[in-house]
Amino acid sequence: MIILLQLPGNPNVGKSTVFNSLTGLHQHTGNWPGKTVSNAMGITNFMDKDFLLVDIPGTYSIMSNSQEEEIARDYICFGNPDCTVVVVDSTCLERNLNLVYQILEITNKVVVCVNLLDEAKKKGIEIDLNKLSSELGVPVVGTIARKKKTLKNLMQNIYDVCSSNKNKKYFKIQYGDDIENSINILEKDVRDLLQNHEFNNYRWITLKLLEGNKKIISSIENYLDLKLLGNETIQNSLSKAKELLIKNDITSSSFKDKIVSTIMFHGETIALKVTSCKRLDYNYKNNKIDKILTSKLTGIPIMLLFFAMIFWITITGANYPSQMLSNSFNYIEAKLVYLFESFNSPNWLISMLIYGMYRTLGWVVAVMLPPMAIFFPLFTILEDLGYLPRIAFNLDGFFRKACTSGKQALTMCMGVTKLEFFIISLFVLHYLTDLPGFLQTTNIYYFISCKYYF
Ligand SMILES: Nc1nc2c(ncn2[C@@H]2O[C@H](COP(=O)(O)OP(=O)(O)OP(=O)(O)O)[C@@H](O)[C@H]2O)c(=O)[nH]1
Ligand SMILES: [Mg+2]
Repeated sequence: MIILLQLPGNPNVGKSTVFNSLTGLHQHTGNWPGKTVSNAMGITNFMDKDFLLVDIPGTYSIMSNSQEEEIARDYICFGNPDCTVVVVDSTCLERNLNLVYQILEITNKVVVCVNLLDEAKKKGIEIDLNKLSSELGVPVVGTIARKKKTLKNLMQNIYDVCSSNKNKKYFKIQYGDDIENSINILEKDVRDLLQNHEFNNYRWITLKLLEGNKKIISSIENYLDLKLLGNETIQNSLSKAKELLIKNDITSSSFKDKIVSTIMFHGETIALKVTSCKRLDYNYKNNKIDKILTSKLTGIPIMLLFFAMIFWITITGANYPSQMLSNSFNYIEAKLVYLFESFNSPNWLISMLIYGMYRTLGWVVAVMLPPMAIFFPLFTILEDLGYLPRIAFNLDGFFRKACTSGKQALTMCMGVTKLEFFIISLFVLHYLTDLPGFLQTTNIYYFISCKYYF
């Protein structure tokens, strides 16, 4: 039987790297958030058992309303895995614990994977993993996902959690008397409704009912095949519980705020307890560089300078290899024409195969390959330096005005090379239309290759 594992976590914490290291697959990884956009699946084997891993898009919370987070949320809440492996970034544990707590409230089969331990070490951050494990009540494993051998211990802990038959209690965060009293009113009826149901986390459903988020309630109803709002007993106790909340000055929006702030407070407290920072000078230096790269005064000019440099190197640097490739293709073309003529091939065949297909292919490769081969490695260097998220931050304000987010800037940067290709295409097409009739077939091939490229 195959064991189902999920890999949720904040964006850019190394989920796909863990996934790739374990499955041997090649999910897209990179040093900026939001790369994984759909669930990817892969199989790994450990101690003669097969594990099906699901790499989930990064999400900061499962309480928010954005569409991509809703998809991740539904998978985390209702994917019904044998174990949920929450990947967290050891360099900012406090922020990551927010999601860990939200997941611990839903499921009790959890392993926390504290990744990027090498980065934490560089920054002088030390995490007491045993202490964190006893605070959270679930196994906590430190990893460096790029080094496969560090994942063995992770797999061992996952194996143990999956093999255990113990019915562990769900993690309970205390939200204060005002909220807990309302939970008590509703919880009993939800528990009765869930009797004999496979999903037995009634406290979590009670919280979601009190929160009143219609989308999540309808997801619960659909995925768990339950009738919540249509159930009279639940409706009655829900009204009573809400009345009590209002008596305590808690509206539906302040209810969610209280839940979120309590979880964040827990995260902060535990992170402080288990983390120690030895190199304050590292963070000081880092913060200083960060300030220069992201401040209003210097951030944008530095970014423009970087872009200008990259595009200048790409465009001027590409000319030489382009010319060389073009000469080689021309040379081979002449030889091919000679070969075809020596076989007495008809003119239409030579036009179609050599002046049409071959020449187009040669142009596309000679024009496109060199800029790509220069641009992408340069972009990767910026990515590895961690500059891309700063670009996204700098441009977020502008992109928000166009109803999108700063992260879009990164895909747009890549699009610039496509724009360059489009402009070159226009020149090539303009030149081709001046050619005699039978050579116009080249246009068609060119159009087709452009279409595939875009
Ligand atoms: N130094 C170091 N880098 C790591 C480690 N794990 C992952 N990375 C790098 O961190 C970056 C992000 O990794 P991903 O696996 O793409 O992160 P993700 O969580 O899948 O990101 P999203 O899909 O955007 O949510 C990549 O550049 C990885 O090479 C690690 O343990 N140490
Ligand atoms: Mg990913």
